[in-house]
This record gives sequence, C-alpha cells and structure tokens, in this order.
Amino acid sequence: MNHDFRKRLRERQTLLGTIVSSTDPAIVEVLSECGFDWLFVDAEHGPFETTDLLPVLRAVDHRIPCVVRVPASEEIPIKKALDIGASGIIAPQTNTVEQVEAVVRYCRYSPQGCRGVGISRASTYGMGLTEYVGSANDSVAVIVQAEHIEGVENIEEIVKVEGVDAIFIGPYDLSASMGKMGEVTAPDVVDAINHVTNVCNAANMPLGIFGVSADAVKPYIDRGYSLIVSGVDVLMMAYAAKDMLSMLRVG
Ligand code: 3PY
Repeated sequence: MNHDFRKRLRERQTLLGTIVSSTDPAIVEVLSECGFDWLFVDAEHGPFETTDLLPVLRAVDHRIPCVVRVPASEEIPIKKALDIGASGIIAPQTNTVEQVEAVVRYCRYSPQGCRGVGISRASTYGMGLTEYVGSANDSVAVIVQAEHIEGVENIEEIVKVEGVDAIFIGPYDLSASMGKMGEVTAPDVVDAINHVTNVCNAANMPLGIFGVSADAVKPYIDRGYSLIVSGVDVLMMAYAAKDMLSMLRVG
C-alpha cells in the first residue's frame, strides 16, 4: 500500500498524474498501466460514491498511488477514503486556516489528529492494523486546495498549518471565484496563481496544479510544481476519438 507517495511529494519530486472521473474499474486499471506516477480519483465531481471507490482502488491493486479528492473537506468522507486505501486525500475548497487545520486532524491518528480507528482495506482488513495505525500518520498525504480567491488571500497563514503536505491549485474554480469562469489565463487569475506559487516556494511547500492538457501544465513542471495533473480520463478518450476521426475523414 505504501508507495512512498508522501515522501516523494515532500521531496518535491515531479509526480505526473491524471484525473479519474469514471467509476468503471477498467478505466483506472488501464491508466495504472500507462506509466503515471499517481492517479487523482475525483470523488468531488461526477458520480463517485464511497461504494464506487472500493472497486476502483481494488482494480489499481496497489500498482500506483491513488489519491482521492473527497466530496467535501469533512471528517466522514476523509475517513472513508483513507480506510478504503487511498494514499492521501485532496481536500476541496479549503479557504481558511480553520478548515485546513480540521482536514489535517481528520487525516491523522491520535495524538496528531482524531482519525477514527477501524477495520478496513487500508489495514488489510485488520490483519495489519497495528502496522497501519503506526505508519499512516507518516505515509498518508494531506493535500489542500487553493481554488477560491478567499483561499488565495489566506495562503500565507494556510502554508503555516502543521501537517499540510501540498497545496493544489484548482485554476477553474479559482477563475470562477474571481468572476472569470474558465479564464485560467486571465491576468488576474494568473496573478493569483503566481501569488500562491511565491508564498509556497518561500515556505518550501510543494505545489500541484490541474490542466486539461500537457500544454496547459508543462509550464508548471518547469516552475518546480510537484503534483502535475494533466487531463481527465473521459476527456482524453474524447480527444483521441476526435483526432482519429479527423485523420480518417481527411479528403
Ligand atoms: C479546478 O481547476 O478548479 C480543479 O479543482 C481541478 O479539478
């Protein structure tokens, strides 16, 4: 289960991933054989329920780390995703220090936090409970999102919260919160992203970002971002299908 994902993230290695939005385990099974460093399983948007996470994580079969974006930055979805075997969580819409502190508490066992102890897939159904409980605080990655202008305004304080492993920028939600829906390259959205980048770099805090294509995220690799999320499963399929058809329909 432990892929050293958190360690690699804290070392600010470049970790290439993509978004899994489909609950069909075959999709994640295919993606986990493609050479990604990790997968971003998106249980915030789309059809994912907790019961869909289990077959998806089983299909990956420990091949690569799966980090779950939980439907809300709340205790129960965080606990369930981690118990099912996520290597970490991405907490959406974490705009205040209080929200970020709460997310860290939900992810960590006592004494660092208040994560409940249960028999689950993460602890090999209880057979590895002692080992899992003893190591999870060191191996589970806690990633919070900067995806609202309020979060950007609070970023200096957010990066000081003990136990946060990375800040993940959501350019689309951020642009929407600034009245620039989808305009991820609008100058004031770029300024906001640059501000988060500068504050995180000064605090030695790993950064992540999403883009719909390789071209969209490439500049962030060059800027030292660690968590790179390029594309979405269904969108990649759609683009590949359209490209193929346009080649076939030429002339
Ligand atoms: C955003 O761009 O808003 C995201 O959260 C990426 O999924």
